[in-house]
Amino acid sequence: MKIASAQAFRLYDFKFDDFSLDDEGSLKACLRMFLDLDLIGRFHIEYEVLCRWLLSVKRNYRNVTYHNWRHAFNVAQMMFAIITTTQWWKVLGELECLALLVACLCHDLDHRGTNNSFQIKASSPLAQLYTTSTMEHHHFDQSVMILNSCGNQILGNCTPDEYSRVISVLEDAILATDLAVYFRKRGGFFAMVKSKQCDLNWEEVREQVRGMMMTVCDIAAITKPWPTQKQVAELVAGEFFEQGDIEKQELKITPIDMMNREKKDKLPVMQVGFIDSICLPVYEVCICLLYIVVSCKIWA
Ligand code: 5BB
Ligand code: ZN
Repeated sequence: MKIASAQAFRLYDFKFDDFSLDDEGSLKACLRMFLDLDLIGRFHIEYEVLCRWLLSVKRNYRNVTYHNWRHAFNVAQMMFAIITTTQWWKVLGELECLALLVACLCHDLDHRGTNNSFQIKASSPLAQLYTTSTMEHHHFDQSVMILNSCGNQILGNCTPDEYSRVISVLEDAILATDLAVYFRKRGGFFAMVKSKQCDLNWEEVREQVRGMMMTVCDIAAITKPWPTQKQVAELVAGEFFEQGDIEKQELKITPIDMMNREKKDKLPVMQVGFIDSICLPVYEVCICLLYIVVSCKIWA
């Protein structure tokens, strides 16, 4: 099977959107990312196993409005664009690149279109299992379940040390996609980066950087040209409203404004708040970090 180049798929493009790709195209683009990062060669991944694993990951996303396979695929493309065009892959090394790419593709597995506070309010079985970062723990569980399924073991030829290290990086990366975690950790992280006291040889620092990269890729729709951004925001709003509908109909509670169709006029103001308070700060710190990496050249 012939897989088009990363260039042909526009995988290096920070303005990328998946609108013109069908599902097969999205899967082939994923294969291209694994090929070009040389993960298949380095970790002796069997090509057929990788194909089956990708199909399994895709199938374990539900047909929800926003948190579906396409979202995961877009997050992975942004990670690929960042680590290739900035040379970040040299800082991260092959193992962390593999873990991060897997994390992007798996980070919202089996999402039901409802958030953590919904799980608590509905006292869903998942909320009883995990009281904090409920969905994110579930996404990680699902990732490990697929990675260990017969015929899907892309880490099957890793050494035991490599395997446990990939799983550990994967867990931290997926749990970091809980925005509550980002809020809890960003104060310390931003201060560290801005004071340039940020030694990338330290594992604690690297973990924080990887977590921030996951956030950056997860919310990257906000960085896209307006037509793309607008379409994605409509999907996000659609999923929020669907949760609000369930809260009204089944839980008999009044949803927060963000999820309430009757308050849809408030959304633009909230979206601007989202950009100012959540998105802009993380992209600013990203630029700071890039300067540090380029100037200290720990990878040169
Ligand atoms: C984000 C954090 N959340 C816990 C409460 C709401 N906020 S928000 O006020 O910053 C906000 C974010 C409000 C409205 C929003 O969208 C309206 C269309 C958004 C927003 N979130 N807008 C976006 O374009 C995107 Br992308 C996102 C990220 C959506 C993923 C949120 C995942 C939460 C799952 C637990
Ligand atoms: Zn996500």
